[in-house]
Amino acid sequence: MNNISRRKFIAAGLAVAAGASGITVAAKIVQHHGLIPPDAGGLYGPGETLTYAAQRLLGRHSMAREFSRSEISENPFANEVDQLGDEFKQLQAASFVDWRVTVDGMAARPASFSLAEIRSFPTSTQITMIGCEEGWTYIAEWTGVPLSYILDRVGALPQVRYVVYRSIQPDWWESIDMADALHPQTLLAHRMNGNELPVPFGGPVRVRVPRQLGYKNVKYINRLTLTDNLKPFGKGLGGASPDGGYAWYAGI
Ligand SMILES: Nc1nc2c(c(=O)[nH]1)N[C@H]1C(S)=C(S)[C@@H](COP(=O)(O)O)O[C@H]1N2
Ligand SMILES: [Mo]
Repeated sequence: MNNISRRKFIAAGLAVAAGASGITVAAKIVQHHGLIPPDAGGLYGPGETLTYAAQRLLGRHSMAREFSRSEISENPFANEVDQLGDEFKQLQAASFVDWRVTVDGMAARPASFSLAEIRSFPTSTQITMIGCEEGWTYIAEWTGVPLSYILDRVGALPQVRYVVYRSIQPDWWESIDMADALHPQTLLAHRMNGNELPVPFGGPVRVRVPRQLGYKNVKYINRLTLTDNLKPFGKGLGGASPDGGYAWYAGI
């Protein structure tokens, strides 16, 4: 069987198993094919595993919906963030000229990019919806560097399975697998609605991963780590939100 028909075959099997015999059988299929998210034992358990597996089987290039200009929200809602510390305030006072995004881990050419460099990289623009698990959403235009470009630039090694991304806010970090890291809509966003990304929305740089819920879209990004194993990070579940009981894979 070629790869595509194999995927279709597993996906069909999954649907049948989920429908006919409940998620236990589907979960076994998923386990057999190595489609288990790293926090599969967490709160969401088999349900989350199913969403993850189904989306992965349907292909990494399914796209989040894009909207037209006229659909951009007039009053986008910036979720409240914890007090930003002195280090952030000093950087902000100097218009973020000293802001850096360090890329380390499994890379042939680890790097530390200044904000000016980040802004000089090729960009992609999308009009997409961001949604918080607490219920609200808004639509905005985001512009940024595709994460795939950064991975290419630093020479991500073939063994890399996850990108861990961290904020200057130490309690905010998450990770995504390569299907999302290499996805064309996954950005290091530095512009919003035609302007520099405002601080309440995560400026100067945030991760925009429109196929996942709000909390995966971490603000104030200053470090990316390429890894094949999430165990050494935090409680080993792949992010601050999973450590706190939310799903690692927050696909929408
Ligand atoms: N650094 C940092 N990133 C963060 C948060 C935060 O408090 N700090 N909140 C998250 C949550 S829970 C959501 S829903 C979105 C909200 O994005 P918005 O402010 O653009 O609506 O940002 C996410 N990224
Ligand atoms: Mo959220």
